[in-house]
Amino acid sequence: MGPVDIKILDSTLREGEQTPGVYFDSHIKLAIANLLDEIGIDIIESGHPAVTDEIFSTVKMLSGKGYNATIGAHARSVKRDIELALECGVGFLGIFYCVSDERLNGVFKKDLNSAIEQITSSIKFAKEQNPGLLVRYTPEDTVRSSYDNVLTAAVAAVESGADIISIADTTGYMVPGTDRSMYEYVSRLKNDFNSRGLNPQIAVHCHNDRGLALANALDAMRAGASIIDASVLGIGERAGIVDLAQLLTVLNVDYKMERWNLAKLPELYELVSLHSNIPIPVNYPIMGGHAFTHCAGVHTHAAAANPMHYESINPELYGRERHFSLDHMSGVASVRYALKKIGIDHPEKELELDVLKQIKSIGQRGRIVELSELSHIVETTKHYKRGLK
Ligand code: HCA
Ligand code: CU
Repeated sequence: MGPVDIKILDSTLREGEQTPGVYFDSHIKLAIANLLDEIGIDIIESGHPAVTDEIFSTVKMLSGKGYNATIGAHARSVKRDIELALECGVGFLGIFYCVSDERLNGVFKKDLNSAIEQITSSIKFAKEQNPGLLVRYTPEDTVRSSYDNVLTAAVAAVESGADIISIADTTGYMVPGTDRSMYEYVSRLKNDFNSRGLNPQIAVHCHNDRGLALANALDAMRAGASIIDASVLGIGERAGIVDLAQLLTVLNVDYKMERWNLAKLPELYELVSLHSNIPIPVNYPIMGGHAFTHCAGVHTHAAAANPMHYESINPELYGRERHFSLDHMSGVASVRYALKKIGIDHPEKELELDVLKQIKSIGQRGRIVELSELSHIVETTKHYKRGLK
């Protein structure tokens, strides 16, 4: 089955705040949500209102903004959490509760039936208060829990009014192409729902402990999951979850789903990076400083003729530019490209070579030559040539 109408749930403000040391002030949450809405994110999971008064009032503020995005809240399967979320006026409520025997027996001292009773009465309560509310039920650590428990709880949740069942790979355990594949899991669950005449939307929440979050999310999508969770920079518990920019890129470039505005991503990433104190690694896909920078002479030579020789994604999608790194790996093509950028269009061959020599020698000392240095290098090179030592 091919992907249908995919919705993106961004959880930077909820899962992202479960990153050690990360907290976004209310006005920063507002700025982040504004950008997420401009990008066209479908659901913004904005926090867990029961955690603090400030989170409660921020979720409430965002719910009242009139965004195109649906504002969501997270809640444990307890009445008080749900009441607080409803008071905020959210359009989406995510209720989670584990169903694994080990957790139920060891932590909650409950059996499956009483857990299901708690889950279904929470869902019914939420739906009674607001019939238009989108309700998602997530069996926490879905994929490592007994499948029978998950199915029984999820069927009961849907019969009680849940619109969405989320499959959480809470520990980043799944591996595509093995007997722990999201494709198989989603296919099986969808089949089991269908055979009962039920058809909830399936969401996936993939953690990145093995670096496979995006691959697993795409695997789930291939089997018919229609809501995918992500966060800016993939931030979240431990190694985090699916990275938003990477997910949107694959959907746009490879699945031709072009309704999201990718050009806003750099501003969003800078904002989140700044306020989470998490620097963006230079080699990070899409948003890293070097994501569109070519280095080796062979590459720059070919890329100068046609960038697609060494790029499979166009930086202009994000309002970004490609760069040619000026260092020990540079060749004449990089120098010519860079000189053109600073307005020197048809340099003499000799100048090119002299400048290249200088760039290579700086590069060998472990430093990249910035474009802003180039005109000074040109001037000093000419100066030496004229013998004006
Ligand atoms: C957690 C919960 C969760 C929940 C996802 C959801 C997870 O912090 O452990 O409610 O859909 O990864 O299972 O983020
Ligand atoms: Cu999570």
